[in-house]
This record gives sequence, C-alpha cells and structure tokens, in this order.
Amino acid sequence: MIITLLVLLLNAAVQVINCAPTGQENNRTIRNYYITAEEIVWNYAPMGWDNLRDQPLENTPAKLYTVRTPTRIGAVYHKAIYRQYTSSAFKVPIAHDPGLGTLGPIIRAQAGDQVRILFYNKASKPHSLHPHTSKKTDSLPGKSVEPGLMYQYIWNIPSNVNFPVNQSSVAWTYASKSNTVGDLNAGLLGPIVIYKPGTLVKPSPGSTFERPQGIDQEIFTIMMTTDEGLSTYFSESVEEAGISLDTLETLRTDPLFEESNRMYHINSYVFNNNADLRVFYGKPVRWYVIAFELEDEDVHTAHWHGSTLLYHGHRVDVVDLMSVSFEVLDMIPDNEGQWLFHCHVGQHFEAGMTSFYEVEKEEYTGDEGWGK
Ligand SMILES: [Cu+2]
Repeated sequence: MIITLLVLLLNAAVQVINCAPTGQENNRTIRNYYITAEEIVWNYAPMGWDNLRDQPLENTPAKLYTVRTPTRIGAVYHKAIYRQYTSSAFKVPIAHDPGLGTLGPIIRAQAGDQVRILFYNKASKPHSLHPHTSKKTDSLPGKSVEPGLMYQYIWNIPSNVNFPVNQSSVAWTYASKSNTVGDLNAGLLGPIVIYKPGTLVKPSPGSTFERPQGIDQEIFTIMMTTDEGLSTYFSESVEEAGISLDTLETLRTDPLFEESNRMYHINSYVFNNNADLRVFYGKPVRWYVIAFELEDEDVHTAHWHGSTLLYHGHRVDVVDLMSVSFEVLDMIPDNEGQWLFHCHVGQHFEAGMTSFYEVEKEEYTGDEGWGK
C-alpha cells in the first residue's frame, strides 16, 4: 500500500514537471532534460579489426585488451551509461550520436539559465547525476538514487561566467557520485556546455532544441583509461564472459589480467574502431576535448593529423590533458580525407587510444537538379 502510494505521488510529481524543453521563470531560461542511467553491453572494438595497423585483433598489441579467452574478458564489458528522453514519460529516447560512444547526452545551457534534470535510474544499482565540482559530496542531495526511482536536480548556472576571448562556450562534465570510482569506470559521464547568453537559438521555429549560433558543428571526445576491473559492473562483465568466481580469484593475482581490463580508449573505442567522426572541408568545427579519470598515469596529449586548431589564441595540433581537463579548440578543416586523432603518450598509443576523423568535401556538381 505504501509503495503504491509512493508510486502515485511520484507519478503526480512527474506530471507537474513534465514540460517543454525550454521555458521561462523569474527571468531565467529553464532548460529541462530527461536523462536515465541504463545498463548496456559495450564492445570497445565493434569492427573486430585493428584498424590502426590494419591487422587482426589477435595480433600484438591489441590481443591482450580485445580478445576473449577463458582467462581474458576481451573487448566486451557490461556498463552503465546516461541516455536522454523527450519527456518525463521516458518512453521516447532521443537519438544518441554513436560517435559519442558511452559519453552521455550533451547538457547545453547559457550563463544565467536554470537546468532541470529529471533523472531516472533504470539501472540495477544506485546512481546519480551531478556536475563535476570540488565541493564536498558527502551530503549532496540526490547523491544515490535507488534503482527504479527518479530525482530532479536543479542547477542554477551563474550569470557571471567568464568566457575566454573569441570563445562563446566552455565545457564541463557531469558524473555519478554514488560510487565515484566504480560509476566513472562503468561509463556514467557526460559533457556540459555553457554558452554566452544569446548563443543558443532555434534553427527553425518548429525545432525542439536550440543550437549554438555561429558554431557550425561541435565534436566531443574523451581520452580515458577506463579500468573495467574497478567498474561497479565488473562482476557482471566477468559472469557474461563465462569466467567463474573461482577462476576470477586466481586471475586477480595476475597483473596481465588486471592490465587486460584497462581500456585505453577515445569515446569508448580502441584501435580506430570508432564510430564516424566526420567534419566538413571549410566549415568551422568546435572540438570539446575531455579527459576524466582518477589514476596517476592518466595524462594524455590529444593530437590531430591533417589539421591545426585555435586554442587560447594560438595555433596547435596537440593539446595537453591532465587527469581532469575540459578543453575547447576551433578547427577549420582544410585537408580532405581520413586522418588520425590519437593520444601521443607512447604506451596509450600502443594500447589503442587512437581513432580516425574524416574531412569530407561537400561538392556540388550541378547535377543535383537545382535551378532546372
Ligand atoms: Cu593518453
């Protein structure tokens, strides 16, 4: 009876806060997001090939990290991720760009806005959704949302955010704080972008969401060493790989087993198995480059082949990423073709922290039928 009442109350509350993606209240723009935590089975190497070296994954060095054997989990792990829905009914998911991998949906707002996130934990363990912050987290409201329950987070974005010169947006991240290390390694992490007021506009009157004006395209990447051995869902990964608990006990003393569960990835893809990162010749693209991990060796150098980018007013093709970094760079691609984007730290490069991006030239031949 009590449970029924709780569910009814929860439903009633949800009805009240079920409103359009954007609204106004007390001169603040309200931005509503409906985000779940849900479990998936994720393959870090879905193409089944070492595309960097153009050779089978069974060859060194990919074998240790990607091939399932009786004593290795391989490239497939049980994970938890954030996903976005259209309303508090949580029935219609918003299409998620496969290029983002396990990264969560992009939470966009302008300085001075209020972000309201209705979080629904569809996973089987407690999780939450908080902006990365240095504040003490022990007493955070909504720190641990039990499976099957919802919680609404309200964030007031300060109106006095400082933006770098010639840059209309800054990046941040959100993550689960229920089990900080376990949930991060499980995949519960996503980007936040805060724009200068007046930047987010509807591309057409009927659009559901606003897009940033003056930025043709945005790309989000994360370089990270995910230690699946520390994930909240590691026991599920072990079970799904057919490894018994007795075998696991022995394996846990094997340093190579521990290493095989560290995935050196970009957007949760290794050895250039990434989903399409496509940019367009001559069209400005803003790259948000994130690093987020908690281990000492997790410092990365993001490096682009084929293009240079503007970074704090100077031109670069590499940017340093310390353990928790959110960097913003602007590129105007001027080299057609497929290029490498990878971490330049030797060991990470060897272990698969490499990807391709594609510069496509849009050419009009005159045969498209216009003007006839
Ligand atoms: Cu690296």
